[in-house]
Amino acid sequence: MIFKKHFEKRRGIFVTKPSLPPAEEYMEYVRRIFDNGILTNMGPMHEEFREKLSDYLDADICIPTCNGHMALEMTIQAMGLKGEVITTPFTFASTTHAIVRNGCTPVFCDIREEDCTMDAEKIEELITDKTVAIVPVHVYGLPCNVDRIAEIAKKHNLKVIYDAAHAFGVKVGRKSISQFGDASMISFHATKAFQTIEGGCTVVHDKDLAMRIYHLINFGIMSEETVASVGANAKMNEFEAAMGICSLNHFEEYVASRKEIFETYRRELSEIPGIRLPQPYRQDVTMNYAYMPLFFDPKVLGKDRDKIYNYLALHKVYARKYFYPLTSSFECYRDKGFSGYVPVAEKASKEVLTLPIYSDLTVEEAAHICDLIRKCI
Ligand code: T4K
Repeated sequence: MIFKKHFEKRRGIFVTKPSLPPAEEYMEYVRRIFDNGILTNMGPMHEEFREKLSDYLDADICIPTCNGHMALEMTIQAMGLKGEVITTPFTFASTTHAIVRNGCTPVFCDIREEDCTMDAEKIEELITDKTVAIVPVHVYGLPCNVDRIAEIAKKHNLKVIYDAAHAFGVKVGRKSISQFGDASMISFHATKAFQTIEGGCTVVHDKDLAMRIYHLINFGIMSEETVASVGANAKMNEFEAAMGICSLNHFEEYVASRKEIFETYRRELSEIPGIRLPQPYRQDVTMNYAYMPLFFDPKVLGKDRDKIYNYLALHKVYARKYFYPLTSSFECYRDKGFSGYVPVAEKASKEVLTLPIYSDLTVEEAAHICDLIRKCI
């Protein structure tokens, strides 16, 4: 078979499940799309979503895209970056791929054990005369040390593009996560805390950069007779934008449900010796509870993470190892000579398990998962 059957294991509790608005609410918008016959290419639904999204994210300029990955790739392309890009290997394939697909060289920086974000204190030792940018990740929606990264970027004249794929709705103090760096990419994939089926956006603060991205996501077309850049097709369609409008209407409810699940796990598991929950680097972070990462120390528990993963799967609970392996160990990057000494990230990727968390998961189901983990260890 050419294509793997992706969702064979239908029964059970999966790491996530999309938060869906009421079907009737979505159908109202779908009816409007049917009525006006515009399905894509920045139609009225796209524009309504873009405005509401910009408001919600308190974003200067927000450009919706077909997914988070293309938003990141197009943003790097629009900045015309060529050279070394300091980034983290503790992430999804997309972050590193977006750098490499733009012809840049990733230089892997280690992470902080406490929150798995890029260790800002290790950035400067990686800067060379070829360094052009930093691409940190607000992994699990936990913010990077944005102030320190801004300071380093300013000192060395580097661009900062945040992979904020997980961080929709997150705030640092009173500031929306999208306000940091030169740009931030957010994913709206079905598995995210905020979803538009597939989708994403890039948030930027500079009008010229925004225009370049806006053209790049539509083949570089400026007008009917002018194609000014080698773009791609990364537009968000009307059905996705409609889902985005509906999802925005319910996002606060979704976060409240996720918080209840998060607190259940925290109460039941975080005091167990050998189990560690990552902490945001400062107190005043508004979280979105997008993921439920826990770290299992095999030296204390006498059992490694994989034993717990397999035990849960045996009981039809499908946790995930986000993020194992590190992107720096991917087969496609073997023999490429990308550099990086990342012992903290290596340890984290061997110990992490992200447990099921989504707005429809019940507290009873989360408690059942905690029981299974306690039994296993
Ligand atoms: N940067 C970072 C740091 C990211 O994490 C991601 C994406 C990106 C960039 C790129 O953003 P996008 O281009 O995707 O917008 C999933 C997601 O596909 C991916 O978006 C996400 N990160 C990554 C962390 O997770 P997989 O390969 O684990 O997905 P999959 O298909 O195994 O789904 C996980 C579980 O979710 C399934 O076991 C069942 C459930 N599920 C999934 C889908 C698609 C559903 O219940 N319904 C669904 O429709 O990557």
